[in-house]
Amino acid sequence: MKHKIWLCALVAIVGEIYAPHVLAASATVTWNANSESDLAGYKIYYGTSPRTGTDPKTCTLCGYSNSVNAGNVTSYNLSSLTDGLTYYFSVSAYDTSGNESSFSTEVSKAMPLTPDATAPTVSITAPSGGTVSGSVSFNASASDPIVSGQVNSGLKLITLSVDGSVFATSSSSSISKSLDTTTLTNASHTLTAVAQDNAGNQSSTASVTITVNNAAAQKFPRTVSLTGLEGLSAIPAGTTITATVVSPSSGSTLETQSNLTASAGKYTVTFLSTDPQLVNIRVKVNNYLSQLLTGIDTTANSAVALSVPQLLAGDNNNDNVVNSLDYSAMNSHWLQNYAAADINNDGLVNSLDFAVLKNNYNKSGQ
Ligand SMILES: [Ca+2]
Ligand SMILES: [Ca+2]
Ligand SMILES: [Ca+2]
Repeated sequence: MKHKIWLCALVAIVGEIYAPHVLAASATVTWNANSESDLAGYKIYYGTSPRTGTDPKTCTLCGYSNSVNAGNVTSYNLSSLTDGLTYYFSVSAYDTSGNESSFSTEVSKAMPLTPDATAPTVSITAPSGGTVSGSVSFNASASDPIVSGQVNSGLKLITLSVDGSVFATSSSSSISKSLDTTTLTNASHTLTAVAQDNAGNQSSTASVTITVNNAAAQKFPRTVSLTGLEGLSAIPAGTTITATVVSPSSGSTLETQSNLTASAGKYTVTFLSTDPQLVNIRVKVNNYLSQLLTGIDTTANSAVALSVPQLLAGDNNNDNVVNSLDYSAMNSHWLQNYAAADINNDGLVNSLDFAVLKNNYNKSGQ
């Protein structure tokens, strides 16, 4: 039984193999050479479970999943191994007659995991789109999938956006926020959700389009009350006031109302259904600098009058600034009965009027 003796000797020689050098999903197995004269080569057996026997002649793969004929070498690289799994390796020798030894000792090595390169999954669970009004729930959920061979960095953040602007964030796997659609215009708006994992991978949902259709809030007229007109002891009956309703965000004029019905210096301003909730109102009287009332709530049903501070005199040409042009108008009618320059309304343009103009020189209306 010559071959049987040879094989027994071989076990001792091949009995030490070195730990594999791991290169990502490959491993190089190195072993001690056999010195038998009729040595022909080596076989490597490997798999992700430890072997269940000691002699491939009796148990073939012996619990391994693969074997490879390495030829007559003492080092061999195995590729196509799976990241993150632990592999077990044994080596056998065979001679020129095809006789195979039993296994060397077994070694094992864990293949490292690759970094998390997989973006989280994210979806908007509500609303589903379509026409909405009032408050709606804006919900999304996300998860960072576990991918074989990759580190799972985990979910970091869900970000909800409305028309591209961040609406809410959460570090949980789900988020539910109430969206007040009355803060949006009656138009189409885009909802998106973005999920980011701890490795920096991120993904976005397909956007959800909602069409906001809220009934316009009811508008209520407001009374503005003039405190006084500079230089006059009382506001003359029939004084014309011009109220200009202005958008606070754009500064554009929304409407202008003149000759408002006066009642002892009180005037009623009305609003359009299309006006925003908050507006500014510019109050102007001929020959006086204007005053601006800001942040007026057009939906407030209030009996409280909006008080307008005393309007400053001297703007004789009504360009809303007191300067040399106003003085020229005064000077050309000096000691005459000229209403536009007769600030104190005593029937004569004189030094009393000039004193007021001088005091307001270079002032502007709001
Ligand atoms: Ca990930
Ligand atoms: Ca002027
Ligand atoms: Ca006067």
